[in-house]
Amino acid sequence: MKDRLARLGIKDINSGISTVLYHWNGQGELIDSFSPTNDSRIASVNLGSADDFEKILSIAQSAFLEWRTVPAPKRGEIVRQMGDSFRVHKEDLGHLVSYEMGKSLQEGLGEVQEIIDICDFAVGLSRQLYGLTMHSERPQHRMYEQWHPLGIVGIISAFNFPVAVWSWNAMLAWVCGDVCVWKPSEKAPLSAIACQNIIAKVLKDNNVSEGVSSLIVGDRNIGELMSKDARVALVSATGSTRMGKAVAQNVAARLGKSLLELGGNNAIIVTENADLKLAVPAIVFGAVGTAGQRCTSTRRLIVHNSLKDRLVESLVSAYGQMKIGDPLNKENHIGPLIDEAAVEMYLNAITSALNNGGELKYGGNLLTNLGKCYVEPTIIEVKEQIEVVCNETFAPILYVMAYETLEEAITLQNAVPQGLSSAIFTNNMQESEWFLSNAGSDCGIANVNIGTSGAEIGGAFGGEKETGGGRESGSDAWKAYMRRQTNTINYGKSLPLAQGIKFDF
Ligand code: UN1
Repeated sequence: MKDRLARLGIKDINSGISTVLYHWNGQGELIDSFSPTNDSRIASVNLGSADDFEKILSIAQSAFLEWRTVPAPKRGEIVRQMGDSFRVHKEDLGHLVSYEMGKSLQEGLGEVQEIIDICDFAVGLSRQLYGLTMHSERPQHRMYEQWHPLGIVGIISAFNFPVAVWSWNAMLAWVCGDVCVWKPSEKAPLSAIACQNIIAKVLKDNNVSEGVSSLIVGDRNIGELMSKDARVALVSATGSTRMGKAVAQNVAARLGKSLLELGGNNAIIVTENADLKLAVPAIVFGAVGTAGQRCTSTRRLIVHNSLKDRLVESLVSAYGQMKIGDPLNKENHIGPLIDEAAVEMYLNAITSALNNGGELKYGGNLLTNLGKCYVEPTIIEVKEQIEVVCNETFAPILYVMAYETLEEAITLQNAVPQGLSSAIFTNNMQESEWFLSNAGSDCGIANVNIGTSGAEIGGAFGGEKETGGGRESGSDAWKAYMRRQTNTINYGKSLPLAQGIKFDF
Protein backbone atom coordinates (compact mmCIF):
# COMPACT_ATOMS: atom_id res chain seq x y z
CA MET A 1 0.00 0.00 0.00
CA LYS A 2 2.96 2.35 0.67
CA ASP A 3 3.97 2.17 -3.00
CA ARG A 4 0.43 2.87 -4.07
CA LEU A 5 0.23 5.85 -1.69
CA ALA A 6 3.54 7.18 -3.03
CA ARG A 7 2.31 6.90 -6.62
CA LEU A 8 -0.75 8.93 -5.56
CA GLY A 9 1.54 11.64 -4.19
CA ILE A 10 0.92 10.74 -0.53
CA LYS A 11 4.32 10.71 1.13
CA ASP A 12 5.70 11.56 4.58
CA ILE A 13 2.95 9.60 6.16
CA ASN A 14 4.44 9.94 9.61
CA SER A 15 5.07 13.66 9.73
CA GLY A 16 1.61 14.80 8.70
CA ILE A 17 0.27 15.41 5.25
CA SER A 18 -0.85 18.83 4.22
CA THR A 19 -4.54 18.80 3.57
CA VAL A 20 -4.88 22.19 2.02
CA LEU A 21 -3.31 23.45 -1.17
CA TYR A 22 0.36 23.39 -1.89
CA HIS A 23 1.55 26.82 -0.75
CA TRP A 24 1.26 26.04 2.91
CA ASN A 25 0.54 23.27 5.36
CA GLY A 26 -2.74 22.86 7.17
CA GLN A 27 -2.55 24.73 10.45
CA GLY A 28 -5.11 22.74 12.36
CA GLU A 29 -4.51 19.73 14.58
CA LEU A 30 -3.02 16.49 13.34
CA ILE A 31 -5.46 13.60 12.92
CA ASP A 32 -4.88 9.99 11.98
CA SER A 33 -6.53 8.15 9.17
CA PHE A 34 -7.21 4.55 10.21
CA SER A 35 -8.00 1.61 8.03
CA PRO A 36 -11.03 -0.24 9.38
CA THR A 37 -9.75 -3.29 7.49
CA ASN A 38 -7.04 -3.98 10.07
CA ASP A 39 -7.41 -1.15 12.64
CA SER A 40 -4.04 0.31 11.68
CA ARG A 41 -3.08 3.94 11.19
CA ILE A 42 -2.40 4.69 7.54
CA ALA A 43 -1.14 8.25 7.88
CA SER A 44 -1.51 11.47 9.84
CA VAL A 45 -2.99 14.54 8.25
CA ASN A 46 -3.01 18.17 9.26
CA LEU A 47 -6.52 19.54 9.45
CA GLY A 48 -7.14 22.86 7.80
CA SER A 49 -7.87 25.76 10.14
CA ALA A 50 -10.21 28.74 9.84
CA ASP A 51 -7.21 30.75 8.54
CA ASP A 52 -6.56 28.11 5.91
CA PHE A 53 -10.20 28.30 4.90
CA GLU A 54 -9.92 32.06 4.49
CA LYS A 55 -6.80 31.75 2.31
CA ILE A 56 -8.39 29.06 0.19
CA LEU A 57 -11.47 31.16 -0.38
CA SER A 58 -9.51 34.14 -1.59
CA ILE A 59 -7.47 31.95 -3.98
CA ALA A 60 -10.69 30.34 -5.20
CA GLN A 61 -12.27 33.74 -5.75
CA SER A 62 -9.47 34.98 -7.95
CA ALA A 63 -9.26 31.66 -9.80
CA PHE A 64 -12.97 31.99 -10.59
CA LEU A 65 -12.47 35.34 -12.32
CA GLU A 66 -10.24 33.62 -14.89
CA TRP A 67 -11.91 30.23 -15.08
CA ARG A 68 -15.36 31.64 -15.88
CA THR A 69 -13.94 33.24 -19.05
CA VAL A 70 -12.47 29.99 -20.41
CA PRO A 71 -14.90 28.68 -23.06
CA ALA A 72 -16.91 25.77 -21.69
CA PRO A 73 -15.64 23.21 -24.26
CA LYS A 74 -12.06 24.21 -23.32
CA ARG A 75 -12.94 23.59 -19.67
CA GLY A 76 -14.33 20.27 -20.87
CA GLU A 77 -10.99 19.45 -22.49
CA ILE A 78 -9.29 19.86 -19.11
CA VAL A 79 -11.88 17.62 -17.48
CA ARG A 80 -11.19 15.10 -20.26
CA GLN A 81 -7.54 15.07 -19.25
CA MET A 82 -8.59 14.57 -15.63
CA GLY A 83 -10.59 11.52 -16.71
CA ASP A 84 -7.51 10.15 -18.49
CA SER A 85 -5.44 10.68 -15.37
CA PHE A 86 -7.99 8.84 -13.24
CA ARG A 87 -7.79 5.97 -15.75
CA VAL A 88 -4.03 5.81 -15.17
CA HIS A 89 -4.46 5.87 -11.39
CA LYS A 90 -7.54 3.66 -11.22
CA GLU A 91 -5.87 0.63 -9.60
CA ASP A 92 -3.96 2.64 -6.99
CA LEU A 93 -6.87 4.90 -6.09
CA GLY A 94 -9.33 1.99 -6.04
CA HIS A 95 -7.06 0.15 -3.61
CA LEU A 96 -6.70 3.23 -1.41
CA VAL A 97 -10.48 3.79 -1.28
CA SER A 98 -10.97 0.15 -0.32
CA TYR A 99 -8.21 0.27 2.30
CA GLU A 100 -9.19 3.59 3.85
CA MET A 101 -12.98 3.16 3.76
CA GLY A 102 -13.31 -0.62 3.98
CA LYS A 103 -15.48 -1.31 0.92
CA SER A 104 -14.60 -4.28 -1.27
CA LEU A 105 -11.83 -3.75 -3.81
CA GLN A 106 -14.30 -4.23 -6.64
CA GLU A 107 -16.42 -1.43 -5.16
CA GLY A 108 -13.34 0.75 -4.66
CA LEU A 109 -12.41 0.32 -8.32
CA GLY A 110 -16.07 0.87 -9.24
CA GLU A 111 -15.99 4.21 -7.48
CA VAL A 112 -13.01 5.33 -9.52
CA GLN A 113 -14.83 4.11 -12.63
CA GLU A 114 -17.70 6.44 -11.67
CA ILE A 115 -15.22 9.33 -11.61
CA ILE A 116 -14.03 8.39 -15.09
CA ASP A 117 -17.61 8.09 -16.32
CA ILE A 118 -18.71 11.44 -14.93
CA CYS A 119 -15.63 13.03 -16.53
CA ASP A 120 -16.76 11.67 -19.90
CA PHE A 121 -20.30 12.86 -19.22
CA ALA A 122 -19.04 16.33 -18.26
CA VAL A 123 -16.88 16.61 -21.38
CA GLY A 124 -19.96 16.09 -23.58
CA LEU A 125 -21.98 18.37 -21.37
CA SER A 126 -19.44 21.16 -21.84
CA ARG A 127 -20.84 21.58 -25.37
CA GLN A 128 -24.47 21.22 -24.29
CA LEU A 129 -25.10 23.84 -21.61
CA TYR A 130 -28.20 24.82 -23.49
CA GLY A 131 -30.61 27.61 -22.75
CA LEU A 132 -34.00 28.10 -24.42
CA THR A 133 -35.11 30.83 -26.78
CA MET A 134 -38.61 32.29 -26.45
CA HIS A 135 -40.78 34.34 -28.75
CA SER A 136 -41.11 37.86 -27.46
CA GLU A 137 -44.58 39.45 -27.43
CA ARG A 138 -42.99 42.68 -28.63
CA PRO A 139 -42.04 43.32 -32.28
CA GLN A 140 -38.34 43.36 -33.19
CA HIS A 141 -37.38 41.88 -29.89
CA ARG A 142 -35.47 38.71 -29.22
CA MET A 143 -35.68 36.84 -25.97
CA TYR A 144 -33.55 33.96 -24.77
CA GLU A 145 -31.95 32.56 -21.66
CA GLN A 146 -28.37 31.64 -20.96
CA TRP A 147 -26.58 29.90 -18.14
CA HIS A 148 -23.63 31.48 -16.38
CA PRO A 149 -21.25 30.08 -13.79
CA LEU A 150 -22.20 30.57 -10.14
CA GLY A 151 -18.81 31.10 -8.52
CA ILE A 152 -17.42 29.03 -5.68
CA VAL A 153 -19.05 25.64 -5.12
CA GLY A 154 -18.44 24.12 -1.68
CA ILE A 155 -18.54 20.33 -1.66
CA ILE A 156 -19.04 18.43 1.58
CA SER A 157 -18.68 14.70 0.98
CA ALA A 158 -19.25 11.63 3.11
CA PHE A 159 -16.94 8.73 4.00
CA ASN A 160 -18.99 6.06 2.23
CA PHE A 161 -18.29 7.31 -1.29
CA PRO A 162 -15.14 9.25 -0.52
CA VAL A 163 -14.31 10.09 -4.13
CA ALA A 164 -17.18 9.37 -6.55
CA VAL A 165 -19.76 11.72 -5.08
CA TRP A 166 -17.21 14.55 -4.99
CA SER A 167 -16.53 13.97 -8.68
CA TRP A 168 -20.24 14.10 -9.57
CA ASN A 169 -20.22 17.61 -8.19
CA ALA A 170 -16.77 18.82 -9.14
CA MET A 171 -16.66 17.67 -12.77
CA LEU A 172 -20.03 19.28 -13.53
CA ALA A 173 -19.13 22.40 -11.59
CA TRP A 174 -15.89 22.78 -13.53
CA VAL A 175 -17.39 22.50 -16.99
CA CYS A 176 -20.06 24.95 -15.80
CA GLY A 177 -17.26 27.42 -15.03
CA ASP A 178 -17.33 27.23 -11.24
CA VAL A 179 -14.40 26.62 -8.92
CA CYS A 180 -14.61 24.05 -6.13
CA VAL A 181 -13.65 23.95 -2.48
CA TRP A 182 -13.91 20.40 -1.19
CA LYS A 183 -14.29 19.37 2.43
CA PRO A 184 -14.13 15.58 2.46
CA SER A 185 -15.04 13.39 5.41
CA GLU A 186 -12.36 13.33 8.11
CA LYS A 187 -12.88 9.57 8.06
CA ALA A 188 -11.41 9.24 4.58
CA PRO A 189 -9.05 12.19 3.97
CA LEU A 190 -6.34 10.30 2.08
CA SER A 191 -8.59 9.26 -0.79
CA ALA A 192 -9.49 12.94 -1.17
CA ILE A 193 -5.87 14.07 -1.03
CA ALA A 194 -5.01 11.53 -3.74
CA CYS A 195 -7.77 12.98 -5.98
CA GLN A 196 -6.60 16.52 -5.34
CA ASN A 197 -3.06 15.52 -6.32
CA ILE A 198 -4.33 14.05 -9.59
CA ILE A 199 -6.40 17.16 -10.35
CA ALA A 200 -3.65 19.60 -9.38
CA LYS A 201 -1.22 18.06 -11.85
CA VAL A 202 -3.69 18.34 -14.72
CA LEU A 203 -4.43 21.97 -13.83
CA LYS A 204 -0.71 22.76 -13.60
CA ASP A 205 0.04 21.06 -16.94
CA ASN A 206 -2.59 23.32 -18.49
CA ASN A 207 -1.46 26.48 -16.73
CA VAL A 208 -4.77 26.77 -14.95
CA SER A 209 -4.80 28.29 -11.48
CA GLU A 210 -4.80 25.62 -8.80
CA GLY A 211 -7.52 27.63 -7.05
CA VAL A 212 -9.96 25.99 -9.45
CA SER A 213 -9.77 22.95 -7.15
CA SER A 214 -9.12 23.37 -3.44
CA LEU A 215 -9.22 20.77 -0.75
CA ILE A 216 -9.54 21.42 2.93
CA VAL A 217 -9.78 18.54 5.36
CA GLY A 218 -11.57 19.76 8.41
CA ASP A 219 -14.17 18.97 10.99
CA ARG A 220 -17.68 20.34 11.22
CA ASN A 221 -16.31 23.83 11.96
CA ILE A 222 -15.01 24.07 8.42
CA GLY A 223 -18.39 22.86 7.15
CA GLU A 224 -20.04 25.57 9.21
CA LEU A 225 -17.70 28.28 7.89
CA MET A 226 -18.45 27.10 4.39
CA SER A 227 -22.20 27.11 4.82
CA LYS A 228 -22.24 30.55 6.43
CA ASP A 229 -19.91 32.24 3.92
CA ALA A 230 -21.73 34.29 1.30
CA ARG A 231 -18.77 33.88 -1.09
CA VAL A 232 -19.71 30.20 -1.45
CA ALA A 233 -22.50 30.41 -4.00
CA LEU A 234 -23.58 26.78 -3.74
CA VAL A 235 -23.00 24.29 -0.95
CA SER A 236 -23.46 20.73 -2.13
CA ALA A 237 -23.56 18.43 0.88
CA THR A 238 -23.79 14.66 1.10
CA GLY A 239 -24.20 12.98 4.48
CA SER A 240 -26.58 12.61 7.37
CA THR A 241 -29.91 14.38 7.62
CA ARG A 242 -28.70 16.01 10.83
CA MET A 243 -25.70 17.54 9.03
CA GLY A 244 -27.87 18.51 6.05
CA LYS A 245 -30.38 20.37 8.21
CA ALA A 246 -27.57 22.38 9.82
CA VAL A 247 -26.05 23.22 6.43
CA ALA A 248 -29.42 24.05 4.89
CA GLN A 249 -30.33 26.45 7.69
CA ASN A 250 -27.00 28.27 7.52
CA VAL A 251 -27.13 28.57 3.75
CA ALA A 252 -30.78 29.63 3.75
CA ALA A 253 -30.09 32.30 6.38
CA ARG A 254 -27.91 34.07 3.79
CA LEU A 255 -30.22 33.08 0.90
CA GLY A 256 -27.51 31.00 -0.71
CA LYS A 257 -28.06 27.84 -2.72
CA SER A 258 -27.73 24.37 -1.33
CA LEU A 259 -27.89 20.96 -2.93
CA LEU A 260 -28.52 18.22 -0.41
CA GLU A 261 -28.12 14.48 -0.76
CA LEU A 262 -28.90 13.09 2.66
CA GLY A 263 -30.21 9.94 4.26
CA GLY A 264 -32.04 7.15 2.52
CA ASN A 265 -34.22 4.40 3.96
CA ASN A 266 -34.75 2.44 0.84
CA ALA A 267 -37.24 -0.36 0.41
CA ILE A 268 -37.74 -3.16 -2.07
CA ILE A 269 -41.29 -4.38 -2.59
CA VAL A 270 -41.52 -7.99 -3.74
CA THR A 271 -44.96 -8.86 -5.05
CA GLU A 272 -46.47 -12.29 -5.63
CA ASN A 273 -45.68 -11.73 -9.33
CA ALA A 274 -41.95 -11.27 -8.77
CA ASP A 275 -39.20 -13.34 -10.31
CA LEU A 276 -37.25 -14.35 -7.22
CA LYS A 277 -34.21 -15.22 -9.32
CA LEU A 278 -33.90 -11.48 -9.91
CA ALA A 279 -35.13 -10.31 -6.53
CA VAL A 280 -32.79 -12.34 -4.31
CA PRO A 281 -29.44 -11.12 -5.69
CA ALA A 282 -30.80 -7.56 -5.88
CA ILE A 283 -31.84 -7.63 -2.22
CA VAL A 284 -28.55 -9.19 -1.10
CA PHE A 285 -26.44 -6.71 -3.08
CA GLY A 286 -28.53 -3.77 -1.89
CA ALA A 287 -28.51 -4.80 1.76
CA VAL A 288 -24.94 -6.01 2.26
CA GLY A 289 -23.02 -4.14 -0.47
CA THR A 290 -20.59 -1.62 1.04
CA ALA A 291 -21.60 -3.27 4.34
CA GLY A 292 -24.92 -1.42 4.17
CA GLN A 293 -23.21 1.98 4.09
CA ARG A 294 -24.58 3.35 0.82
CA CYS A 295 -27.22 6.06 0.87
CA THR A 296 -29.04 3.73 -1.50
CA SER A 297 -28.59 0.54 0.55
CA THR A 298 -31.68 -1.62 0.87
CA ARG A 299 -32.83 -1.33 4.46
CA ARG A 300 -36.43 -2.54 4.19
CA LEU A 301 -37.94 -5.50 2.42
CA ILE A 302 -41.73 -5.35 1.96
CA VAL A 303 -42.82 -8.74 0.72
CA HIS A 304 -46.17 -10.27 -0.10
CA ASN A 305 -47.43 -12.57 2.66
CA SER A 306 -47.59 -15.56 0.35
CA LEU A 307 -43.86 -15.41 -0.42
CA LYS A 308 -42.41 -14.11 2.79
CA ASP A 309 -41.17 -17.33 4.35
CA ARG A 310 -39.76 -18.66 1.08
CA LEU A 311 -37.95 -15.40 0.34
CA VAL A 312 -36.51 -15.09 3.84
CA GLU A 313 -35.28 -18.68 3.57
CA SER A 314 -33.52 -17.91 0.26
CA LEU A 315 -31.97 -14.79 1.74
CA VAL A 316 -30.74 -16.63 4.81
CA SER A 317 -29.12 -19.21 2.57
CA ALA A 318 -27.53 -16.49 0.38
CA TYR A 319 -26.28 -14.58 3.45
CA GLY A 320 -24.69 -17.80 4.70
CA GLN A 321 -22.58 -17.93 1.55
CA MET A 322 -21.29 -14.35 1.78
CA LYS A 323 -17.60 -14.09 2.57
CA ILE A 324 -16.72 -11.44 5.12
CA GLY A 325 -13.16 -10.23 5.64
CA ASP A 326 -10.35 -8.04 4.34
CA PRO A 327 -12.02 -6.12 1.49
CA LEU A 328 -8.76 -6.02 -0.45
CA ASN A 329 -8.95 -9.77 -0.80
CA LYS A 330 -11.03 -10.30 -3.96
CA GLU A 331 -12.61 -13.44 -2.46
CA ASN A 332 -14.47 -11.40 0.15
CA HIS A 333 -17.84 -9.77 -0.53
CA ILE A 334 -18.20 -7.71 2.65
CA GLY A 335 -15.64 -5.60 4.49
CA PRO A 336 -15.84 -3.81 7.83
CA LEU A 337 -17.94 -0.85 8.93
CA ILE A 338 -16.12 2.48 8.90
CA ASP A 339 -15.33 2.69 12.63
CA GLU A 340 -16.28 1.54 16.11
CA ALA A 341 -18.96 4.20 16.44
CA ALA A 342 -20.68 2.62 13.42
CA VAL A 343 -20.43 -0.79 15.08
CA GLU A 344 -22.15 0.62 18.12
CA MET A 345 -24.98 2.04 16.03
CA TYR A 346 -25.37 -1.37 14.39
CA LEU A 347 -25.66 -3.05 17.79
CA ASN A 348 -28.04 -0.42 19.15
CA ALA A 349 -30.35 -0.74 16.17
CA ILE A 350 -30.51 -4.51 16.51
CA THR A 351 -31.20 -4.30 20.24
CA SER A 352 -33.92 -1.75 19.66
CA ALA A 353 -35.56 -3.85 16.93
CA LEU A 354 -35.48 -7.02 19.02
CA ASN A 355 -36.83 -5.19 22.08
CA ASN A 356 -39.74 -3.94 20.02
CA GLY A 357 -41.03 -7.20 18.65
CA GLY A 358 -38.43 -7.90 15.95
CA GLU A 359 -37.41 -11.48 15.25
CA LEU A 360 -33.79 -12.17 14.33
CA LYS A 361 -33.55 -14.28 11.18
CA TYR A 362 -29.83 -13.99 10.50
CA GLY A 363 -26.67 -12.42 11.93
CA GLY A 364 -26.57 -9.87 14.70
CA ASN A 365 -23.03 -10.58 15.86
CA LEU A 366 -19.68 -8.83 15.81
CA LEU A 367 -16.87 -10.68 14.08
CA THR A 368 -14.12 -9.73 16.50
CA ASN A 369 -11.82 -12.41 15.14
CA LEU A 370 -11.52 -10.28 11.97
CA GLY A 371 -11.06 -6.87 13.63
CA LYS A 372 -12.92 -4.22 15.58
CA CYS A 373 -15.27 -3.15 12.81
CA TYR A 374 -16.50 -6.35 11.18
CA VAL A 375 -20.14 -7.31 11.73
CA GLU A 376 -22.48 -9.97 10.41
CA PRO A 377 -25.05 -8.86 7.88
CA THR A 378 -28.38 -9.12 9.64
CA ILE A 379 -31.98 -9.88 8.79
CA ILE A 380 -34.76 -8.99 11.23
CA GLU A 381 -38.44 -9.60 10.65
CA VAL A 382 -40.76 -6.98 12.10
CA LYS A 383 -44.55 -7.01 12.34
CA GLU A 384 -44.90 -3.29 11.77
CA GLN A 385 -42.75 -0.33 10.87
CA ILE A 386 -41.40 0.41 14.35
CA GLU A 387 -39.28 3.48 15.06
CA VAL A 388 -35.87 1.94 14.45
CA VAL A 389 -37.03 0.85 10.99
CA CYS A 390 -37.87 4.48 10.17
CA ASN A 391 -34.31 5.62 10.95
CA GLU A 392 -31.35 5.24 8.63
CA THR A 393 -28.74 3.05 10.31
CA PHE A 394 -25.59 2.89 8.20
CA ALA A 395 -25.06 -0.85 8.64
CA PRO A 396 -26.04 -4.11 6.90
CA ILE A 397 -29.38 -4.59 8.65
CA LEU A 398 -32.39 -5.59 6.58
CA TYR A 399 -35.87 -5.31 8.12
CA VAL A 400 -38.48 -7.59 6.57
CA MET A 401 -42.20 -6.77 6.65
CA ALA A 402 -45.11 -8.64 5.09
CA TYR A 403 -48.04 -7.07 3.23
CA GLU A 404 -51.35 -8.21 1.80
CA THR A 405 -52.37 -5.55 -0.75
CA LEU A 406 -50.11 -3.45 -2.98
CA GLU A 407 -51.70 -0.31 -1.62
CA GLU A 408 -50.57 -1.36 1.84
CA ALA A 409 -47.04 -2.06 0.52
CA ILE A 410 -46.73 1.34 -1.15
CA THR A 411 -48.06 3.07 1.97
CA LEU A 412 -45.44 1.30 4.08
CA GLN A 413 -42.73 2.13 1.55
CA ASN A 414 -43.60 5.82 1.69
CA ALA A 415 -44.19 6.00 5.44
CA VAL A 416 -40.62 6.93 6.41
CA PRO A 417 -39.11 10.41 6.58
CA GLN A 418 -36.55 9.71 3.84
CA GLY A 419 -37.21 9.49 0.09
CA LEU A 420 -34.11 8.48 -1.85
CA SER A 421 -34.40 5.14 -3.61
CA SER A 422 -37.06 2.45 -4.01
CA ALA A 423 -37.74 -0.66 -6.06
CA ILE A 424 -40.46 -3.12 -6.94
CA PHE A 425 -39.99 -6.66 -8.18
CA THR A 426 -42.93 -7.75 -10.29
CA ASN A 427 -43.68 -9.00 -13.76
CA ASN A 428 -47.17 -7.55 -13.54
CA MET A 429 -47.49 -4.37 -15.59
CA GLN A 430 -50.32 -2.92 -13.50
CA GLU A 431 -48.29 -3.30 -10.32
CA SER A 432 -45.15 -1.74 -11.75
CA GLU A 433 -47.04 1.15 -13.36
CA TRP A 434 -48.88 1.87 -10.12
CA PHE A 435 -45.56 1.88 -8.28
CA LEU A 436 -44.10 4.38 -10.79
CA SER A 437 -47.23 6.54 -10.96
CA ASN A 438 -48.00 9.74 -9.07
CA ALA A 439 -49.74 7.55 -6.50
CA GLY A 440 -46.75 5.25 -6.18
CA SER A 441 -43.26 5.60 -4.75
CA ASP A 442 -42.46 9.06 -3.35
CA CYS A 443 -38.70 8.64 -3.86
CA GLY A 444 -36.25 10.37 -6.20
CA ILE A 445 -35.32 6.96 -7.60
CA ALA A 446 -37.91 4.26 -8.35
CA ASN A 447 -36.81 1.05 -10.07
CA VAL A 448 -38.55 -2.00 -11.49
CA ASN A 449 -36.80 -5.37 -11.27
CA ILE A 450 -33.58 -3.64 -10.22
CA GLY A 451 -32.55 -3.05 -6.62
CA THR A 452 -32.25 0.26 -4.81
CA SER A 453 -28.48 0.75 -5.03
CA GLY A 454 -26.06 0.95 -7.91
CA ALA A 455 -27.47 4.07 -9.55
CA GLU A 456 -25.78 5.00 -12.82
CA ILE A 457 -24.16 8.41 -13.28
CA GLY A 458 -26.34 9.25 -16.29
CA GLY A 459 -29.50 9.81 -14.24
CA ALA A 460 -30.17 12.63 -11.82
CA PHE A 461 -29.29 11.30 -8.38
CA GLY A 462 -31.07 12.38 -5.20
CA GLY A 463 -34.33 12.19 -3.35
CA GLU A 464 -37.21 13.84 -1.59
CA LYS A 465 -38.30 14.64 1.97
CA GLU A 466 -35.44 14.29 4.47
CA THR A 467 -33.15 13.17 1.67
CA GLY A 468 -32.96 16.87 0.91
CA GLY A 469 -34.44 17.33 -2.57
CA GLY A 470 -31.16 17.90 -4.45
CA ARG A 471 -30.17 16.19 -7.68
CA GLU A 472 -26.57 15.47 -8.65
CA SER A 473 -24.78 13.73 -11.49
CA GLY A 474 -26.62 13.13 -14.78
CA SER A 475 -29.66 14.42 -16.68
CA ASP A 476 -29.97 18.19 -16.21
CA ALA A 477 -28.50 18.24 -12.69
CA TRP A 478 -25.88 20.66 -14.09
CA LYS A 479 -28.42 23.48 -13.84
CA ALA A 480 -27.89 23.59 -10.07
CA TYR A 481 -24.29 24.69 -10.70
CA MET A 482 -25.20 27.66 -12.90
CA ARG A 483 -27.31 30.77 -12.73
CA ARG A 484 -29.97 31.39 -15.34
CA GLN A 485 -30.15 34.73 -17.03
CA THR A 486 -33.09 35.85 -19.17
CA ASN A 487 -32.09 38.29 -21.90
CA THR A 488 -34.38 40.48 -24.00
CA ILE A 489 -32.87 42.46 -26.86
CA ASN A 490 -34.66 45.23 -28.72
CA TYR A 491 -33.35 45.58 -32.27
CA GLY A 492 -36.11 48.00 -33.36
CA LYS A 493 -36.38 51.76 -33.30
CA SER A 494 -39.17 52.09 -30.74
CA LEU A 495 -39.66 51.02 -27.17
CA PRO A 496 -42.91 49.06 -26.86
CA LEU A 497 -43.55 48.46 -23.18
CA ALA A 498 -44.76 45.11 -22.01
CA GLN A 499 -48.36 44.50 -20.91
CA GLY A 500 -49.49 47.26 -23.36
CA ILE A 501 -48.42 50.07 -21.01
CA LYS A 502 -48.16 53.49 -22.67
CA PHE A 503 -46.58 56.72 -21.46
CA ASP A 504 -47.96 59.91 -23.01
CA PHE A 505 -44.87 62.09 -22.73
C1 UN1 B 1 -24.21 7.31 -1.91
O1 UN1 B 1 -24.34 6.30 -1.25
O2 UN1 B 1 -24.03 8.42 -1.40
O3 UN1 B 1 -26.46 4.12 -6.04
C2 UN1 B 1 -24.19 7.31 -3.39
C3 UN1 B 1 -25.31 3.81 -5.76
C4 UN1 B 1 -24.13 4.70 -6.06
C5 UN1 B 1 -24.28 6.00 -5.43
C6 UN1 B 1 -24.45 5.96 -3.97
N1 UN1 B 1 -23.85 4.79 -7.44
O4 UN1 B 1 -25.08 2.77 -5.22
